[in-house]
Amino acid sequence: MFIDEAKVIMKSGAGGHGCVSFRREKFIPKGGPDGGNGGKGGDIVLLCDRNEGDLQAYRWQPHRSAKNGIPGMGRQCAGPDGADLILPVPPGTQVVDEISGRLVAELTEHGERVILLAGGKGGMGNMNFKSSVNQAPRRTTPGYPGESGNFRLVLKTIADIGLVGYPNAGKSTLTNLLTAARPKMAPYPFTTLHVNVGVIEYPAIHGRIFMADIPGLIEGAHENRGLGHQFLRHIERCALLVFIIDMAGSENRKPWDDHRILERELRLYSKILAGKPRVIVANKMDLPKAAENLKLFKSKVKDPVIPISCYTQDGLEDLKEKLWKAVKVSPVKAKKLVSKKPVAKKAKVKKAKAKILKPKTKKKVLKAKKKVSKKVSKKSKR
Ligand SMILES: Nc1nc2c(ncn2[C@@H]2O[C@H](COP(=O)(O)OP(=O)(O)OP(=O)(O)O)[C@@H](O)[C@H]2O)c(=O)[nH]1
Ligand SMILES: [Mg+2]
Repeated sequence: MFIDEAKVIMKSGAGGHGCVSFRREKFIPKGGPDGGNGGKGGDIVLLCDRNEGDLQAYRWQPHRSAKNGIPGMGRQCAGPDGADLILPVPPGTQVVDEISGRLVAELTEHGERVILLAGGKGGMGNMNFKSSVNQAPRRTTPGYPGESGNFRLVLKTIADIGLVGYPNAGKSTLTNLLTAARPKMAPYPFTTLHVNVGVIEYPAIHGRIFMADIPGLIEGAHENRGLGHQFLRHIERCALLVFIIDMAGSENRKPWDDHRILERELRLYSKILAGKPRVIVANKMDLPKAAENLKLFKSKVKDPVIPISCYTQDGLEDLKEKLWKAVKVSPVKAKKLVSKKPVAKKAKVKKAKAKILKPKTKKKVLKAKKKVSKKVSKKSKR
């Protein structure tokens, strides 16, 4: 089972207490204080590890705590520090505080380490408090308690390309053909139940692109129909979305309706996804109605379309090249959600100002003229 969300309760180690001890040795009377310091508590450390696939380990074992520091000892011996607890998480893991909902940490690169909860400091032994006026102190300080917290670990897969499409559109078939990943493919909807990330290799140019295959989307996914929106978070970080459309309409749906509904579902999920650059891939071009539908589709949808057939493997090389270009060479521009022209605004304001000013100034001039004519007429009467 693929688990991309887990609640965890974590606690770092407490510091060891300081020790009260006096040196007792033959022929050394009044040896003085020699109580050592307590050791530091262990930290809770998150380590980003690309060998981790999901967060399953945390679902089954949500309580994690680091070791406490050992108290100080006599003969000026400090207690050993508690061991840190190092927790490996897959790249793309976010840590959210359960209570405040704040994003606490995000691990994206292999080897990245984050100290989530720091261990408590160790206390001081009585050897630290000796002075000329207090040569036999019994004073120590206790170790500091460790930190604790309830967190939610959320995995958002990191890939360059995210495949979006209706169930049975051929997303997993394409992933199987282009990458070494082997997601299950079958002629029934919702074959894929979790995210599969594959790598498209470009040996000639020593390049690679990560592609994420997610479960199919259907109309009403925002109302939790089908597998809902829950897997869309895995393509939130992708540089490019690839819409796989069944151009043959083999399930008695129209390809342009599929496209419209997919766009709508992405819009309803988030603005980030709605604005992401995208490429449309017309699949199943080997089937009879596909060519006819493609013509109609192109007349209805303005975005560029790449026709392929996973069955005959036609167009796959072309698609691979175009994906490389779109992701690495000249990234496709993000969609504009709001098309407002700021220049037009300025012009409007100027016009409006002019409208307001003109009648006022005209009126003023007319009033002034009237006053002058009245004065002149009064003088002439006198
Ligand atoms: N004729 C034809 N069939 C195809 C083509 N591509 C995929 N299929 C078939 O379509 C069916 C569904 O393919 P999948 O790859 O499982 O579809 P999916 O989009 O991953 O589906 P979900 O995982 O359910 O979302 C399989 O039986 C494939 O053999 C194609 O180009 N031509
Ligand atoms: Mg699939």
